[in-house]
Amino acid sequence: MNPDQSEERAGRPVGRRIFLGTLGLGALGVLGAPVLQRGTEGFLGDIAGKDPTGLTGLLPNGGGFRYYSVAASVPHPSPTAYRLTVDGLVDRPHSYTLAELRALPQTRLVKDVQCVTGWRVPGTPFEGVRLSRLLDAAGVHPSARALRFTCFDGTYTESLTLAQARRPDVLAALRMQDHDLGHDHGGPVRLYVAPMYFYKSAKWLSGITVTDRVRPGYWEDLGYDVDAWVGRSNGRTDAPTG
Ligand SMILES: Nc1nc2c(c(=O)[nH]1)N[C@H]1C(S)=C(S)[C@@H](COP(=O)(O)O)O[C@H]1N2
Ligand SMILES: [Mo]
Repeated sequence: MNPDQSEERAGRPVGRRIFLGTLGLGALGVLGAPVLQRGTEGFLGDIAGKDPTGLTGLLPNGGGFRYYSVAASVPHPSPTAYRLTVDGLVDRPHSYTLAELRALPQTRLVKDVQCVTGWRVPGTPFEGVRLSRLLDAAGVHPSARALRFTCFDGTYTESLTLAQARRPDVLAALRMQDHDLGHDHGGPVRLYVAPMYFYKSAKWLSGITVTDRVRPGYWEDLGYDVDAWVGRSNGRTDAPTG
């Protein structure tokens, strides 16, 4: 489906939730809620144009990235409190601490990032643990076909088939641009699916559940393609990310 169409179709019901979440309304401070809805939409209309998957503007030091969150507020777990749980159709479910994830072999990839709304950031290093390693450690059952990803923002979800998740360019990323992932970019751990549109790369990753079928994620329920290959989905023709 053409993403513009799906966004228009989805725009009204989800709009306010998205805007409230993504705009970092703390920054706008004084606006009251009723005013906020109109004021925010006008503001977004001006600066963001057709960028309804999230919201807003360039991050101050984002180097071309835009900040997205569909949740109104996102917790800041301490480095010791953070957990990434792998469960579902596996022999050995496990909740990883950040220290455990850091102790595993890390893979560094440098590819372009492409958002389905059009913006692209060239040559961005991501580093972390291959998902295939976490799956092997968990012992995936023969009946398994897919993964469902959940996030500690409490709202966002994503999915991959098992075959996609086992690709060497799919990571549980701990670092981006050679720094530990900051909160804005989904730290301490986000999914990084290099060959797909950036909506697949769920931020604030907290759960990986192995399932018997693909269950579409947050944006996919609103019309985005589940198989989100850059340049071969969502009615777009972007060059591959590398
Ligand atoms: N948890 C969560 N992950 C998310 C999103 C979101 O709203 N919430 N937005 C997605 C989209 S559409 C994009 S383009 C990227 C944006 O990542 P960034 O905020 O680091 O630029 O995050 C993806 N992952
Ligand atoms: Mo996006």
